[in-house]
Amino acid sequence: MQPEHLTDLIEKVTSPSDGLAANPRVSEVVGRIVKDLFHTIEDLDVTPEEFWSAMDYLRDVGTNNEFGLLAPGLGFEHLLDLRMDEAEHAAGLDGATPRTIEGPLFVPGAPKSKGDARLDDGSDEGDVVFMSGRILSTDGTPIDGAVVDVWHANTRGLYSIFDSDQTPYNLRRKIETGSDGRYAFRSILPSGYACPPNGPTQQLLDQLGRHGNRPAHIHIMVEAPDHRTLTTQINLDGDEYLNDDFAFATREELVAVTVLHDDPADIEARGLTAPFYTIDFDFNLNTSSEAVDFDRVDRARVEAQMVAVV
Ligand code: MBD
Ligand code: FE
Repeated sequence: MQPEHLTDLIEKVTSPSDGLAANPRVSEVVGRIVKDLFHTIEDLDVTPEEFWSAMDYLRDVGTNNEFGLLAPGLGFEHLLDLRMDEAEHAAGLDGATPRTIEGPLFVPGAPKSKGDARLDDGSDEGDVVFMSGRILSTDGTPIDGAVVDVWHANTRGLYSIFDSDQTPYNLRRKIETGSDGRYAFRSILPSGYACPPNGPTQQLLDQLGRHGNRPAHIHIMVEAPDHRTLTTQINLDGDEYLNDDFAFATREELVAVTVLHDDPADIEARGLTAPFYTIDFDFNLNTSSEAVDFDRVDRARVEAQMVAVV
């Protein structure tokens, strides 16, 4: 194609009609995306059939509510993390536990308790885990009144609210720290997540020759007075997907060691009948700062009532 034809058309797409005004930011971003896609179509000789199948694909992603899954699968959510890391580093905000992606399965409004909680409703026969640690400032001071929001999958890799076989808010809790900064909970060890095998995200991953698995992980979002909110996850050591996460969320500092306790005396002391695991993990938060203009990412989140829980 003659280059002027391409440039002319790109120009027209974001030229406001007579008497109308554009949103400058939308105009700039959309103009750039359209331009890049025009060039992709031209340079790679994309056929009309390929173009329309891409449109149908996007429709399917919407219909299946998988944009929140496609975004991490294509690396966008990790890219946003890297950009926030960079902005914080440039502002001198270092020393906190690294962030990593929230993912699409957080649900606000989990039950809250002080100090410790039990996350599982007892219906899953998974290995019992006791996880505990402290919420600290970057200088090591314990944070009083930090709220730790924890959520994770069951032994089938599924999350309550999205999985109608679980009770609402199973494996989801908020735990508030006291002056010692400690949080603790009892739960079951999660299994890794896999993308729905017949969904559009996995369909594209198949075309890229990629799997859609995540290592076993536990999500954490910590909010605390005078501190920056931390959204992160811990990955369980030894998982086959530990360094092969389809969502690119593993970070070396976030790998947690699970310690097996199989001494009968320890088992009895916990009131259990089978071996259990412990995880000890502290989280450090940066103090609030005017030097960056973002904190917790503002994004649409699922409301528990919006998802049919049968
Ligand atoms: C998950 O459990 C998850 O954490 C992410 C990021 C994507 C899909 C499922
Ligand atoms: Fe997850």
